[in-house]
Amino acid sequence: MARIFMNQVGFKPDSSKKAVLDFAGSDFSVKDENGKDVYTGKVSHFGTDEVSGEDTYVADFSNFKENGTFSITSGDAVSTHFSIGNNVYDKLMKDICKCFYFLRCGDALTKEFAGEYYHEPCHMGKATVYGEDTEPVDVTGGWHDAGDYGRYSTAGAVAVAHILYGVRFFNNLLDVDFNIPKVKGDKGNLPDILAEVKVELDFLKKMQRENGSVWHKVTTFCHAPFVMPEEDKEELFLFHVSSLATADIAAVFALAYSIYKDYDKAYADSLLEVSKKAYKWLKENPDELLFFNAEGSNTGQYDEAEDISNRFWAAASLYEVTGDKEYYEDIKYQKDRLLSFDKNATKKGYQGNVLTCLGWAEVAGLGSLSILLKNDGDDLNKEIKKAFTGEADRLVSNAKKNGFGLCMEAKDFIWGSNMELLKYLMILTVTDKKIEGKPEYKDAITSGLDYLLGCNSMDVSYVTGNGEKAFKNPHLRPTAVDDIEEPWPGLVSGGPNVGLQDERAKEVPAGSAPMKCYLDHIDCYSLNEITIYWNSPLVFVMAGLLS
Ligand code: G3I
Ligand code: 9MR
Ligand code: ZN
Repeated sequence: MARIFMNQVGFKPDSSKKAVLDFAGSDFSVKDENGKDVYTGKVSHFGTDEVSGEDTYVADFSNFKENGTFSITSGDAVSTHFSIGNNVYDKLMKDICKCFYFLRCGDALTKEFAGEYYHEPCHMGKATVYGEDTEPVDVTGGWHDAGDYGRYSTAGAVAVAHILYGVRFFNNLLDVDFNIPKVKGDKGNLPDILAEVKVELDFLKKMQRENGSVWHKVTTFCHAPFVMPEEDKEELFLFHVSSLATADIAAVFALAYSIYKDYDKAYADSLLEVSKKAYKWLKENPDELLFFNAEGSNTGQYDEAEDISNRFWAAASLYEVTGDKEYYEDIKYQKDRLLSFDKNATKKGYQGNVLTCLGWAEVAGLGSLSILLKNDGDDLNKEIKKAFTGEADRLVSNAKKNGFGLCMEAKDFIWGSNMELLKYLMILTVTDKKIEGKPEYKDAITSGLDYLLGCNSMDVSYVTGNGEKAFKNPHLRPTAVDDIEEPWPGLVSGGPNVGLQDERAKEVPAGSAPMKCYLDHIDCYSLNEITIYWNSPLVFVMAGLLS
């Protein structure tokens, strides 16, 4: 069947606009809601590529700037509807922010704010410190990580970081109102985004031990069956501390201080205290303390090959906030170690320039964002700018290699490939807005967002509730059992993954191109789960796009 793939949400009037055809059309029309042609053009043949496996034709209608709701036709093929206007992303932005509220742990979700997705308080019991004969600890609160009910310190810190760097770079996030319970600050209520992030910060605070170190995670011993969160009553365990978690908490709490100090001084001071206490522990414990699951436990491991990028981030974040030279020396020391670390010595490598990595494991790019914010104009600052422009140029050159204008390569289609994309869009956004603006960076961002919202050969929008053909069956426990037709809106799917690591994923036809290694099935945790840190980079990217 001839198909027209496109962003199913829409475009800002001045952005580039395209649809991608998987057949040899010649002319295309943009039709309004009454079926009237409002723009016509010729498609151009792009050819085949290894990412999509499609022989693609592109219908470019960037010159069409009218506001309204439209669809594209070519021959007998018809696209989904889409909109053009300055407010086309308002709903998406609210939905992706509100998503974190729906993932809250501890607190009940009330009908007032959660509508039909309300539920009772969950995971309220104290957690046993695994392998120790000490008192159980109250670590209630925060956000469920993903489709499972675990709460993991490094994953949480990185999700918070994407959002808070978004606030630092683009303060339009402070104006997004998404109907969550209000929280009082020094001068009135906190902006919603800060009220929501505070939920996770308050939880992460509880993950810090008396000596400053941070537990890597709190989960049941094995993943819960498919039940509502309040029905998951198994014992909770705090698994051992890691230098990874401790460094990430030192970093993100300093960042949080830099924002909350303008809204609630006493609270902000308590955040900086957590950060410095964690950093002190790191300095007193210079050897890495990595993380591996206890024998027999199968909850998320979030294992990393080294803690250097984490220590780099911690030093950079504390330097940005305090200006203290001690941290500056530490940044340079950790950077040199990081650049000389032999990534091939372990199986855990990274794609692209390590100083721009913004993931849950490689976090040096987050430290780089602090260095960019500080903007000292010194050699370090110049080196980071160069790393970002170099990476942005690499991404632009990738984007030219496929008909979708997608800045990814085949090797990026791993578990959570949509996060690989969103991290790339963060790099392009930072480079374009804060280092050197270029139309080709903007186009790569637009094409990346188009891909996420439906311009892909699966013909699916990877954000629930946004787009006519949005995915509907995330690997997400409440959705599996709540008897509600659709999941709540604003969830980002992990997306295509050539690894096909779950049983159901084996149904993907053998030899499928990377972009097609996807199924919208609830069983598919390796293709269609959701996580807080797959949503958070989209919050950053949208903030940049709307700034
Ligand atoms: O780093 C290597 C890279 O060097 C290599 O080229 C590439 C190709 O195989 O793989 C990269 O490793 C990937 C790794 O993530 C780091 O990105 C693995 O393939 C990939 O399988 C692994 O996936 C992780 C998955 O857990 C399995 O460990 C996901 O990123 C991570 O998001 C996911 O996290 C789970 C939690 O454990 C539990 N909660 C749900 C959550 C989402 O599914
Ligand atoms: O639901 C779990 C998901 O969050 C994880 O990403 C995934 C991999 O660790 O595991 C899922 O849980 C499965 C468990 O590992 C094995 N039994 C089936 C569970 C649900 O499909
Ligand atoms: Zn819970």
